[in-house]
Amino acid sequence: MKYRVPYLGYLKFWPVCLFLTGCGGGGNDSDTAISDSMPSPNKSPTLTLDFATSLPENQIRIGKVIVNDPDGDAVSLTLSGDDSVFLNIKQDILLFKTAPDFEDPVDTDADNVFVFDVTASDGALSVSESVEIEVFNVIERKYDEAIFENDSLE
Ligand SMILES: [Ca+2]
Ligand SMILES: [Ca+2]
Ligand SMILES: [Ca+2]
Repeated sequence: MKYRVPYLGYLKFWPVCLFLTGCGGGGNDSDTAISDSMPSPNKSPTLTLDFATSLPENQIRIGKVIVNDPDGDAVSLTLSGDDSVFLNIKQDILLFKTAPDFEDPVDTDADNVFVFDVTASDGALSVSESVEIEVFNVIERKYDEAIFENDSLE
C-alpha cells in the first residue's frame, strides 16, 4: 500500500503527454513519409502490344494488349483510326470483329492492311500506339480451288 499512492500520482499526467506526442511528432512524421514516396501526383500508363503485325486470314484473335499504370490507376483501352471499326478489345485481347478474308478485304482501302491506333488512358494521362496489321493469304478450297484441283500439291 505504501507504493501505490505516488504511482497513481504519475498516472494523472500520462494522458496529457500522450496527446501532445500524437499531435506534434507523430503528425509530422507521416507528412514527411507521403511527400518522399510520391514526388509526382500522377504518371501515364504504359502500353505494350504483344502480337505479330502479319497474320493469316480467317482468324479472329490478334493478340494481347498489356497495360500498366505506375500509380495503380484503372486503365481503359480505346481503339481509333481508319479500320478501328473492324476491331474489338475484350479484356486484354485484341480481336477482329469478323475473321478477315484475304479474298474479300473489308479494310478501308481494301489492301488487307488494317490501320488503327490503340490508346491506354488512366483518365488523366494517356499513351497511344499506331498499328498496322497485314492479313496474308491462306490456301483454301472455297476460294482457291483451282490450286487445290491441281494435283501438284502433295
Ligand atoms: Ca496513372
Ligand atoms: Ca488498308
Ligand atoms: Ca485464301
